[in-house]
Amino acid sequence: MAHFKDHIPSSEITPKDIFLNRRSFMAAAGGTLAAASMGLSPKQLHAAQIDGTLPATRNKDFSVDVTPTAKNIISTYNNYYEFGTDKSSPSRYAERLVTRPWTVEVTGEVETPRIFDIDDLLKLPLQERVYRFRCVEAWSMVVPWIGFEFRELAKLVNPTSKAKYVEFTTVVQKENMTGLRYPIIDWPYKEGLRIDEAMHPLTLLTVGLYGDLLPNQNGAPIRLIVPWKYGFKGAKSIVRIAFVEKQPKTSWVEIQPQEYGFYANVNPAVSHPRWSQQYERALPNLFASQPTLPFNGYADQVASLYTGMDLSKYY
Ligand SMILES: Nc1nc2c(c(=O)[nH]1)N[C@H]1C(S)=C(S)[C@@H](COP(=O)(O)O)O[C@H]1N2
Ligand SMILES: [Mo]
Repeated sequence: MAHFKDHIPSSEITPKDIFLNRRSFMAAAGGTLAAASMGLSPKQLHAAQIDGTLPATRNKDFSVDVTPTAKNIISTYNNYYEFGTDKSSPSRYAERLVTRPWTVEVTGEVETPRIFDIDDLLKLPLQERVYRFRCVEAWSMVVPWIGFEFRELAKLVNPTSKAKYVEFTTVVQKENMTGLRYPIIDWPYKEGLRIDEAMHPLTLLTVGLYGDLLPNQNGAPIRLIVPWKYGFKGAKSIVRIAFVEKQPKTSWVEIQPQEYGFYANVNPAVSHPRWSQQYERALPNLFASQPTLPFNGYADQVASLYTGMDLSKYY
């Protein structure tokens, strides 16, 4: 398999990107300033990743100016049903998830299907983005994710004109995932996006948070983040990405189509059948006192994707 250094000119990983994360920089470049002016080689970048840090600069244009939720909350209040349905189960049991070796198959309606090693994906241009995150259960957080735009990955496989949707399939590790014995979901957990949603610059394939690799319970080694949609669209621990012609079947729509739609755009005007979506509980608050915004506050960037659609029908 060809490696990313064949595709990504090292000039795209700028010294500035790396320099600002001093800890990673020192680890990777051994403290020599000369290396900074040349950018890090993929090998040096890899060295930085091994000590658990990721060299990523905050992209202010794509970040909200809000203090992120504390890391210990982001990493202990989780939904990851493969490890149990309690919010505390994923952080207790997900250390059993095996995240290396790990490959992501990118296939379907593409000219050049490929199987990527996760450590090669980590060489794509990583950035930190502080996004709002809103679960359909009406709790929310603000998370400093680290990742790369989905469209950067798409460029490497050349989707054909038949690619109308993207399907994300997540990992099944029978021996390691204690929640799989419950048939809540027809495992593996699957999600999907329309192609224009996937290619939107806000759509992030996420590999880290708070300057480190993703904790297992948050979907290591790679998960999807679509900030204007309910959290369940953010498939964790992805192993396969397929460009497809027809709208894919997705886990929550399969379980309860009356309650969870394929689009799942955050919409305070459309209630869940069992609760209102008008307010959210911004963790660690105890009360849902924060008004929920249309498209989770990203309406200016994404509302045009849905022009002419009845959003109470396509929820
Ligand atoms: N594989 C997998 N991905 C998943 C889920 C899951 O159960 N399994 N839960 C989803 C839901 S409902 C939410 S709200 C988010 C939670 O992400 P977090 O734990 O990082 O906050 O992950 C989503 N991705
Ligand atoms: Mo959720």
